[in-house]
Amino acid sequence: MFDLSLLGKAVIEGDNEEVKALTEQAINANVDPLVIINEGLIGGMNIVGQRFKVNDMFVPEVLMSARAMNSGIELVKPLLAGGEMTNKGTVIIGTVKGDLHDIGKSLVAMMLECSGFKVVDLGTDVSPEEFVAGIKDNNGQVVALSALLTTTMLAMKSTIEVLQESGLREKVVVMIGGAPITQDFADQIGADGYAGDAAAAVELVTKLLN
Ligand code: B12
Repeated sequence: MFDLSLLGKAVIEGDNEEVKALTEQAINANVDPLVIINEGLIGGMNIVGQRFKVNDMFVPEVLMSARAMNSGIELVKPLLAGGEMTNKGTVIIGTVKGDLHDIGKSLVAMMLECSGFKVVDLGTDVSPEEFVAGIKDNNGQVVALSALLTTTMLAMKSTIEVLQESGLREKVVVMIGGAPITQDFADQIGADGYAGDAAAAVELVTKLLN
């Protein structure tokens, strides 16, 4: 039995090489790729988030952990994307204007991609106008907005307003997420749904499109 807590620990320590080695071991031990990601890699990153919050870890360490987590994810990704790749829908995803956090958004993007959606990732600090252009250029059916700051949550509202002004609101499903986001907030700003993590995001978008 592979001990996933070791992988989490290596993420917390920001030990790139150890994360790669342990991820390889987990893959060789036939651990489900999604379990490696959710319980091992993201599990570790969640603890990093909690420790950062109480000033027990600092920015450079957080970034090293994120880098280590990504190294592991890169190894697991090909296994997830290996299945048949039908396009279940096109999702335009990005972190809203003013916000540079991209770890959670990228995880959501990756999980959607691995579940058969086409994902266009616009990156971070994405203006409402860039979301509009992204939807038009790629014929997007879903817009996924991420925000990690209480201040940038408001940019989700303005993005939805600009979608409305552009006549696109009725044509796309809007889902939102990020640590400070709640279902209440989603209801308040007129989003179609909220999900608390990457796996729930896949369930949500599947439900919203059906
Ligand atoms: C890493 C981090 C950073 C890194 C970001 C690096 C990067 N490339 O992303 C750096 C160091 C750059 C950073 C900067 C800042 N940060 Co910061 N950061 C964090 C930290 C520790 C972890 C965030 C993270 O990656 N979590 C791990 C991922 C996996 O989780 P997640 O993002 O929540 O995503 C999951 C879900 O939320 C959901 N999800 C996310 N997006 C979406 C989208 C959709 C559509 C859906 C459905 C779901 C979904 O699924 C994801 C996967 O499960 C958090 C603390 C925390 N506990 O969240 C603070 C935190 C978010 N940061 C904070 C702050 C204040 C800042 C700064 C302002 C600090 C400063 N003074 O400079 C700057 C802001 C820069 C900017 N303009 O954006 C505060 C925000 C406080 C607030 N309430 O607004 C937090 C909460 C820390 C704290 N407690 O003080 N930060």
